[in-house]
Amino acid sequence: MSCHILGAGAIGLRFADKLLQQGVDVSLVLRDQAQLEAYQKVGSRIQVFSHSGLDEWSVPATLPTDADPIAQLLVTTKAFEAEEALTSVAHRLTPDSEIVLLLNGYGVQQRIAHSHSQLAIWAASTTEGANRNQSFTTRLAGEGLTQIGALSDSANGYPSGWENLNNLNLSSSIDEVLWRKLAINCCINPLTVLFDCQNGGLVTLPEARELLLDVAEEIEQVSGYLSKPLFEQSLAEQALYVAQQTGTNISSMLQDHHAQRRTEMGQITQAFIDIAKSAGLDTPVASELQIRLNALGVLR
Ligand code: KPL
Repeated sequence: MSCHILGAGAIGLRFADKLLQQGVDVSLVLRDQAQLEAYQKVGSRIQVFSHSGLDEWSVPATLPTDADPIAQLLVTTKAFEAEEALTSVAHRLTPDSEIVLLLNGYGVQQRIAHSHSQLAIWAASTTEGANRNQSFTTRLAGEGLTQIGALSDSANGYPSGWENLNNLNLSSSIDEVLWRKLAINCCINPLTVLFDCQNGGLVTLPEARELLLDVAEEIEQVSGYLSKPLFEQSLAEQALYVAQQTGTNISSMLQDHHAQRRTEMGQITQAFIDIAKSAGLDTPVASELQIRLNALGVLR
């Protein structure tokens, strides 16, 4: 089996490593000529550091404009780049191509599944922690669990070659998994930007913790109305637990904001607000949060 990976960030490289360990032929699809040249400069190899040492692999790379067909595509771009990235390789997909979307946020996955309904499409959500310290190098922050599930009728079981991946579970309700992840990200990511703190700051800073509780309560209410199940304990408890467990992490949104990059605000908080709105529900807490982040110049 061969897998092309679109999105050579920390998680993309982490999954390249996992797939290579299972004997899958992995190729990167790099954004443009400049990124390809940067990759060639580091010897066309990826490095993954973990507690058990360094995995180093020579991995071929192509550009989206190349012609060779793609049997399996793993998309690990930022959520707001995914649709365009997929379009850029559309001419390389065949009716048998498999697509795995490992993206943050909620809504993009379903839109892609809708517009490519003839293909086998899966969505995945992971709690793996990985940080990119240089291009094409990633450092594992912790082992996590990945859940994967079908988004289209022709996606049966696992994608080819994924059956034996470590810490991977097949979910029969991936939509619920994605919604739960959205709920957690809505409670944590924008608040870390607002208070400019590590995830753990949301547990220890009284003002941040109070806002987290308000956001969580609003999401609980909307989820209840939409009949979208959350967790056994309250969302506030679960979000505080995740913030504590990942206490020294800088959330992905805060990393993007610090680097003055576009953030996933639109696919996280705005996605939540839009879904609630389309059901006729107001979201005063999330909307106010959005206004405060806009005022800070957070890009989305
Ligand atoms: O998913 C995350 C992110 O940073 O995007 C959390 C759960 C907040 C961990 O940092």
